[in-house]
Amino acid sequence: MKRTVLAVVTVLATSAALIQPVQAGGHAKSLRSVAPRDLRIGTAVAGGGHHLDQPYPDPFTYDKPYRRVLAKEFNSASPENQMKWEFIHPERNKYNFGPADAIVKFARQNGQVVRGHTLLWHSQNPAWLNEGTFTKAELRQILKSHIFTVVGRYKGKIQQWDVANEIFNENGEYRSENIWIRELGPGIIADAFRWAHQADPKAQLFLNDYGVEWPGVKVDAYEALAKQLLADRVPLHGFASQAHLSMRYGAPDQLAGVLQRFDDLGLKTAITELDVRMDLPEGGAPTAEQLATQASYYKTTLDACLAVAGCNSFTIWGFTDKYSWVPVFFPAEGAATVMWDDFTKKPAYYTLRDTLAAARR
Ligand code: 9MR
Repeated sequence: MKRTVLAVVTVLATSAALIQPVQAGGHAKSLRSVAPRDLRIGTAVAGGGHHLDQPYPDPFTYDKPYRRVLAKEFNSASPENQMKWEFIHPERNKYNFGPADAIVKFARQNGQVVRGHTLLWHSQNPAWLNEGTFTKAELRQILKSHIFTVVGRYKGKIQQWDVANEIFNENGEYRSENIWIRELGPGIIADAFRWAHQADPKAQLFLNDYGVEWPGVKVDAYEALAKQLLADRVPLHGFASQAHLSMRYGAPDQLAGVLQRFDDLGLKTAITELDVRMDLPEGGAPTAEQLATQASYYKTTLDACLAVAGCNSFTIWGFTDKYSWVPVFFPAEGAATVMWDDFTKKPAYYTLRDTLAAARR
């Protein structure tokens, strides 16, 4: 990534660092404040999904310390669940915009862009859609109308949309669970991008998936699809790696190469859902060594983005363990985010901040 040299800022930042202790609470430097200017630093905004089964109220709307950290540290926000079909379109003729509106408003008030998530996915679709009986023409119209309604509502307020999410399985085949692709064929993907582009011509439109952090058939499938869409002049603008990492599987040391393949096609790239889970020792507290390894995975992922010219967005999937999806889905694992439950920072946080600051100079 081409980084501007800002000598004056660097001098000021350095002298400020000398007079401020690193853990100076409200005065400590934030991730967003030290990051290169052409790179957005984002987080998922907790609410909906697994949170609905937890013994706490909606994190985003109720937790004030959470909101303070969210505003301070990040300049990009991704609704974790609040723009997904089952949440925003719970009945065929009813939309539920309130929670998403609140996030978009908060983001604007705090100088943050928003990543819209998501429009065409196999998961978290409402029962009326999954269980309904529709002709192909009706189904196509349902998707088109949803995209025009949701993307249109936030026109001009969304930096990037995850238009198609997790469309390939581990063998690089279209997922049979995806209602749209199964019923309407893969051509519906191009339609979804075209409709989203018509509804908001300035939004950057992305393919987004996990399991694409290393080269392999899944990445090959995305590369082939991206080439085809571009050849067909479909408004595809980016490819994103979610980067849900586990310390069981090693650091993503080939990620820069993967992102570069899409950069070479003229696409933007992004990291959209980074977290690094680990097996928790008995008692639940990670060891210092585990935390150091976790920090190194976070850094490797950030370094990959920094190494690729068009990687313009780096998002972690929540910033506090308090609200992480990980222990709910992987009972033996956890501690996957960069802050503890009380928002104190782990080594991974400081590693990200140091790496961002070094890249800005
Ligand atoms: O973090 C989300 C969690 O609250 C939901 O319960 C879960 C349901 O599938 O989805 C989680 O977010 C997923 C994201 O939307 C797409 N990539 C994988 C994420 C983690 O499962």
